[in-house]
Amino acid sequence: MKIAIVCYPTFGGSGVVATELGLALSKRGHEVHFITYKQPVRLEQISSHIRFHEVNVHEYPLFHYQPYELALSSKLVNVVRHYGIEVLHVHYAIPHAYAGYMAKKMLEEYGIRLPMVTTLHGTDITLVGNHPFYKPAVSFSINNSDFVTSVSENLKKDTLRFFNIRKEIEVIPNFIDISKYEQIGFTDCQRDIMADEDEKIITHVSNFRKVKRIDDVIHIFFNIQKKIKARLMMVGEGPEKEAAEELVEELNISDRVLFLGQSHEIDKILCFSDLFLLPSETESFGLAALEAMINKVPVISTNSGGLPEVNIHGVSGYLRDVGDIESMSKDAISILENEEKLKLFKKQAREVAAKFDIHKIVPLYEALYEKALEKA
Ligand code: GMT
Repeated sequence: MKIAIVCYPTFGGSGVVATELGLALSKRGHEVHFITYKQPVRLEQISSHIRFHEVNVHEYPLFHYQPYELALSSKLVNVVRHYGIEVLHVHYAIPHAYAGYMAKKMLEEYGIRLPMVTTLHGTDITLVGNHPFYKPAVSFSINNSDFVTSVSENLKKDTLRFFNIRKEIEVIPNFIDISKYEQIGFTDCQRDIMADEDEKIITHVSNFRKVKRIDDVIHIFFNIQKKIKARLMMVGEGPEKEAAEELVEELNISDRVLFLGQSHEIDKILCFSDLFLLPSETESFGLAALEAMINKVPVISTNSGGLPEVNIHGVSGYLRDVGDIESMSKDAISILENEEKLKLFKKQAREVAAKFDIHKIVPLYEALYEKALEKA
């Protein structure tokens, strides 16, 4: 099939899911065209089955806001016509589903019927999409997609709760390529350059937005390091980073906390981590937790959103109510202070993550594309 994927080219979340899906589809013989404003971060492999089309927005002094949706929908029309794209898959409703719908309509003028699959990722529904500024446009574009998927049962429930949706929503969870992690020497795991042998390594990876509750990450670590010799790796960039650095100084733990910035080597960092902290206000899925678990890192998270579908309480880690720093700290310490327990949780984390193997998930998307093609 010839598939166009529209996504954000970002370091985490929906951008990573879309890119990994596209790469997997290309390995299965499909021709995949990525359409976005910058080359997606994980799109490093060169292949004759992959193309990247950059959306450029023309700057003009009249525009207070540059019309990205217009540029994206025009680009879609051009790429679809030029390359004979058969299916469009948009990741993240805003504004991709909206621009996709406009492209569909424009293409009808050329006698082309382009089926569109929309995947909802979380913040497009829970944080941004249900704001009155966007809500009518988001409902409209979901209802006018040919097929709609969500990355967790919880996100499906939220979508039906927040919007008046007439479309069936199929849950297709996020995934991980297990075979990559089984290759010998996949990561060159140099734990000794990060910490002493008797120190535990705690990690947090995110976009440092308010929803991630970065303060909670630091307070949990503060409690841990009172009992256990440990270091905290803070990976990522975002609006809350500066406040986090200040808090670390205030708590006088600067020598224990490392802010690593955005990294292309998440697996290398996770391979020497002992515990992962994700105390988010909400997560539709929590891809960062899954990436930790496949690297045998147990997860201490909240029980909000789709997290309980990924992190299993008492098996791959522990889950607590949002803001319950005390319980999360106790859980973390209980795993870290007992080598046998840590070993067991590491093993179990990997086993739980294995349920989300890409080889089980990609055929679900392929089946959906087939259905979409039949409908076209
Ligand atoms: O984590 C983020 O805030 C980024 C965001 C995104 O839209 O890229 O992530 C969302 O989509 C991911 C991929 O499906 C999910 O794993 C994240 O849980 C979800 N984030 C939230 O719901 C806050």
